[in-house]
Amino acid sequence: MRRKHSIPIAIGSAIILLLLGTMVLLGFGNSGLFLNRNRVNPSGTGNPFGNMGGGQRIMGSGGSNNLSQTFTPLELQHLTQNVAKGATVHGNTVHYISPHAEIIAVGAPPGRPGMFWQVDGKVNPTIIVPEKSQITLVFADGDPGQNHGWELTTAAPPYPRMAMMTGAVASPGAFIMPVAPPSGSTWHGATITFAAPGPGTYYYICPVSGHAQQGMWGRFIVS
Ligand SMILES: [Cu+2]
Repeated sequence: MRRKHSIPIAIGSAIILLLLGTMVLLGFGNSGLFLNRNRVNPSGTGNPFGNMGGGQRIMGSGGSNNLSQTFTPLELQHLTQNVAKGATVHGNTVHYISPHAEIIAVGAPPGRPGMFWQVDGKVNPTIIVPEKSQITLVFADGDPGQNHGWELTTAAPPYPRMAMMTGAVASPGAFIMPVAPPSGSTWHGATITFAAPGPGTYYYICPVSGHAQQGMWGRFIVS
Protein backbone atom coordinates (compact mmCIF):
# COMPACT_ATOMS: atom_id res chain seq x y z
CA MET A 1 0.00 0.00 0.00
CA ARG A 2 2.65 2.48 1.02
CA ARG A 3 4.65 1.82 -2.11
CA LYS A 4 1.73 2.29 -4.48
CA HIS A 5 1.12 5.79 -3.20
CA SER A 6 4.69 6.97 -3.03
CA ILE A 7 5.00 7.92 -6.73
CA PRO A 8 1.82 10.08 -6.90
CA ILE A 9 2.84 11.67 -3.60
CA ALA A 10 6.29 12.51 -4.97
CA ILE A 11 4.78 14.07 -8.12
CA GLY A 12 2.25 15.99 -6.04
CA SER A 13 4.98 17.31 -3.76
CA ALA A 14 7.06 18.44 -6.73
CA ILE A 15 4.08 20.35 -8.19
CA ILE A 16 3.34 22.01 -4.85
CA LEU A 17 7.00 23.04 -4.45
CA LEU A 18 7.02 24.48 -7.98
CA LEU A 19 3.85 26.47 -7.28
CA LEU A 20 5.23 27.75 -3.98
CA GLY A 21 8.45 28.81 -5.67
CA THR A 22 6.53 30.73 -8.33
CA MET A 23 4.37 32.45 -5.70
CA VAL A 24 7.43 33.51 -3.70
CA LEU A 25 9.04 34.96 -6.83
CA LEU A 26 5.89 36.87 -7.72
CA GLY A 27 5.45 38.07 -4.17
CA PHE A 28 8.87 39.68 -4.08
CA GLY A 29 8.65 41.23 -7.51
CA ASN A 30 7.67 44.88 -7.78
CA SER A 31 4.69 44.05 -9.90
CA GLY A 32 3.92 41.02 -7.79
CA LEU A 33 0.43 39.73 -7.30
CA PHE A 34 0.81 40.00 -3.56
CA LEU A 35 1.28 43.76 -3.63
CA ASN A 36 -2.23 44.16 -4.94
CA ARG A 37 -3.74 43.48 -1.56
CA ASN A 38 -2.15 46.73 -0.37
CA ARG A 39 -3.81 48.82 -3.01
CA VAL A 40 -6.69 51.05 -2.19
CA ASN A 41 -9.79 49.64 -3.72
CA PRO A 42 -11.16 52.26 -6.12
CA SER A 43 -14.70 51.23 -5.23
CA GLY A 44 -14.10 52.65 -1.81
CA THR A 45 -14.11 49.66 0.49
CA GLY A 46 -10.46 48.75 0.45
CA ASN A 47 -8.27 48.52 3.48
CA PRO A 48 -4.89 49.46 2.04
CA PHE A 49 -2.84 49.20 5.22
CA GLY A 50 -4.56 46.34 6.95
CA ASN A 51 -1.22 44.82 7.77
CA MET A 52 -0.27 47.80 9.91
CA GLY A 53 -1.35 49.01 13.28
CA GLY A 54 -2.34 46.70 16.06
CA GLY A 55 0.19 48.48 18.24
CA GLN A 56 2.92 48.46 15.61
CA ARG A 57 4.73 51.61 14.72
CA ILE A 58 4.54 52.58 11.11
CA MET A 59 8.00 53.96 10.54
CA GLY A 60 9.72 52.54 7.50
CA SER A 61 6.50 51.28 6.04
CA GLY A 62 6.59 53.39 2.90
CA GLY A 63 6.17 52.02 -0.56
CA SER A 64 2.64 50.75 -0.55
CA ASN A 65 1.02 54.11 -1.13
CA ASN A 66 -0.94 54.16 -4.36
CA LEU A 67 -2.82 57.18 -5.63
CA SER A 68 -5.74 55.14 -6.76
CA GLN A 69 -8.61 57.42 -5.83
CA THR A 70 -9.46 60.95 -6.81
CA PHE A 71 -12.35 63.22 -5.96
CA THR A 72 -13.67 66.56 -7.05
CA PRO A 73 -14.48 69.11 -4.33
CA LEU A 74 -18.14 68.82 -5.33
CA GLU A 75 -18.17 65.05 -4.79
CA LEU A 76 -16.69 65.52 -1.32
CA GLN A 77 -19.28 68.18 -0.54
CA HIS A 78 -22.07 65.73 -1.42
CA LEU A 79 -20.48 63.01 0.72
CA THR A 80 -20.22 65.43 3.63
CA GLN A 81 -23.90 66.30 3.32
CA ASN A 82 -24.75 62.59 3.58
CA VAL A 83 -22.92 62.26 6.88
CA ALA A 84 -25.74 64.09 8.66
CA LYS A 85 -27.93 61.00 8.24
CA GLY A 86 -25.85 58.91 10.63
CA ALA A 87 -24.67 61.59 13.03
CA THR A 88 -25.73 64.53 15.17
CA VAL A 89 -23.69 67.70 15.47
CA HIS A 90 -23.39 69.75 18.67
CA GLY A 91 -21.02 72.70 18.41
CA ASN A 92 -17.76 71.24 17.14
CA THR A 93 -18.60 67.63 18.02
CA VAL A 94 -19.86 65.10 15.49
CA HIS A 95 -21.59 62.29 17.35
CA TYR A 96 -22.26 59.13 15.36
CA ILE A 97 -25.26 57.12 16.39
CA SER A 98 -24.87 54.53 13.66
CA PRO A 99 -22.33 51.75 14.24
CA HIS A 100 -21.32 52.24 10.59
CA ALA A 101 -19.79 55.69 10.71
CA GLU A 102 -18.84 57.35 7.46
CA ILE A 103 -16.33 60.11 8.06
CA ILE A 104 -15.22 62.62 5.41
CA ALA A 105 -11.76 64.06 6.18
CA VAL A 106 -10.27 66.73 3.91
CA GLY A 107 -6.78 68.06 4.47
CA ALA A 108 -6.72 71.87 4.69
CA PRO A 109 -9.01 72.79 1.78
CA PRO A 110 -9.02 76.42 0.51
CA GLY A 111 -11.07 78.97 2.42
CA ARG A 112 -9.16 79.02 5.68
CA PRO A 113 -5.42 79.46 6.31
CA GLY A 114 -3.22 77.03 8.21
CA MET A 115 -2.85 73.31 8.83
CA PHE A 116 -6.18 71.82 9.81
CA TRP A 117 -8.64 69.03 9.12
CA GLN A 118 -12.03 69.69 7.64
CA VAL A 119 -13.95 66.70 8.95
CA ASP A 120 -17.62 66.32 8.14
CA GLY A 121 -17.62 69.99 7.20
CA LYS A 122 -16.20 71.13 10.59
CA VAL A 123 -12.71 72.29 11.52
CA ASN A 124 -10.88 69.67 13.65
CA PRO A 125 -14.11 68.47 15.30
CA THR A 126 -14.26 65.93 18.08
CA ILE A 127 -15.67 62.72 16.62
CA ILE A 128 -17.59 60.29 18.82
CA VAL A 129 -18.41 56.78 17.61
CA PRO A 130 -20.11 53.91 19.44
CA GLU A 131 -17.87 51.06 20.51
CA LYS A 132 -17.51 48.18 18.06
CA SER A 133 -18.26 50.57 15.17
CA GLN A 134 -17.10 49.84 11.67
CA ILE A 135 -15.70 53.05 10.24
CA THR A 136 -15.39 54.10 6.63
CA LEU A 137 -13.09 57.05 6.25
CA VAL A 138 -13.00 59.01 3.02
CA PHE A 139 -9.87 61.11 2.87
CA ALA A 140 -8.72 63.71 0.35
CA ASP A 141 -6.02 66.33 0.21
CA GLY A 142 -7.55 69.69 -0.62
CA ASP A 143 -4.45 71.75 0.11
CA PRO A 144 -2.63 73.22 -2.90
CA GLY A 145 1.10 72.52 -2.65
CA GLN A 146 0.98 70.25 0.43
CA ASN A 147 1.02 66.49 0.84
CA HIS A 148 -1.23 65.12 3.54
CA GLY A 149 -2.03 61.71 4.97
CA TRP A 150 -4.27 60.48 7.75
CA GLU A 151 -3.67 58.49 10.91
CA LEU A 152 -5.69 57.48 13.96
CA THR A 153 -3.15 57.49 16.76
CA THR A 154 -2.96 56.65 20.44
CA ALA A 155 -0.64 59.65 20.96
CA ALA A 156 -2.12 62.74 22.64
CA PRO A 157 -1.09 66.33 21.86
CA PRO A 158 1.02 68.41 22.08
CA TYR A 159 2.78 66.85 19.10
CA PRO A 160 6.44 67.02 18.20
CA ARG A 161 7.46 67.67 14.61
CA MET A 162 7.58 63.93 13.89
CA ALA A 163 4.17 63.16 15.37
CA MET A 164 3.88 59.84 13.55
CA MET A 165 6.83 58.52 15.52
CA THR A 166 4.95 58.89 18.81
CA GLY A 167 2.23 56.50 19.88
CA ALA A 168 0.91 53.82 17.56
CA VAL A 169 -1.79 53.41 14.95
CA ALA A 170 -4.89 52.98 17.10
CA SER A 171 -6.52 50.28 14.98
CA PRO A 172 -5.23 48.06 12.17
CA GLY A 173 -5.68 49.86 8.86
CA ALA A 174 -6.38 53.29 10.37
CA PHE A 175 -3.61 54.94 8.39
CA ILE A 176 -3.26 56.53 4.95
CA MET A 177 0.11 57.34 3.45
CA PRO A 178 0.48 60.96 2.33
CA VAL A 179 -0.94 61.70 -1.11
CA ALA A 180 -0.13 64.36 -3.68
CA PRO A 181 -1.66 67.82 -3.48
CA PRO A 182 -4.64 68.68 -5.69
CA SER A 183 -4.14 69.23 -9.37
CA GLY A 184 -6.87 71.66 -10.33
CA SER A 185 -10.19 70.20 -9.25
CA THR A 186 -8.74 66.67 -9.01
CA TRP A 187 -8.13 65.93 -5.36
CA HIS A 188 -6.15 62.83 -4.45
CA GLY A 189 -7.20 60.62 -1.61
CA ALA A 190 -8.26 57.21 -0.41
CA THR A 191 -11.07 55.39 1.32
CA ILE A 192 -10.31 53.01 4.17
CA THR A 193 -12.37 50.95 6.53
CA PHE A 194 -11.33 49.94 10.02
CA ALA A 195 -12.82 48.75 13.28
CA ALA A 196 -13.12 51.26 16.11
CA PRO A 197 -10.51 50.59 18.77
CA GLY A 198 -11.68 49.85 22.32
CA PRO A 199 -13.48 52.54 24.33
CA GLY A 200 -11.25 55.53 25.01
CA THR A 201 -9.86 58.74 23.56
CA TYR A 202 -7.73 58.73 20.43
CA TYR A 203 -6.63 61.37 17.96
CA TYR A 204 -6.68 61.75 14.23
CA ILE A 205 -3.63 63.48 12.85
CA CYS A 206 -1.77 64.15 9.64
CA PRO A 207 1.40 62.03 9.74
CA VAL A 208 3.42 64.43 7.55
CA SER A 209 6.15 65.95 9.69
CA GLY A 210 5.17 69.23 11.31
CA HIS A 211 1.50 69.08 10.30
CA ALA A 212 -0.01 67.71 13.53
CA GLN A 213 2.31 70.04 15.44
CA GLN A 214 0.84 72.96 13.49
CA GLY A 215 -2.73 71.99 14.33
CA MET A 216 -3.73 69.19 12.02
CA TRP A 217 -5.38 66.97 14.65
CA GLY A 218 -8.66 66.31 16.41
CA ARG A 219 -10.11 64.07 19.13
CA PHE A 220 -11.66 60.73 18.31
CA ILE A 221 -13.65 59.20 21.13
CA VAL A 222 -14.97 55.65 21.24
CA SER A 223 -17.75 55.43 23.83
CU1 LIG B 1 -0.65 67.13 6.48
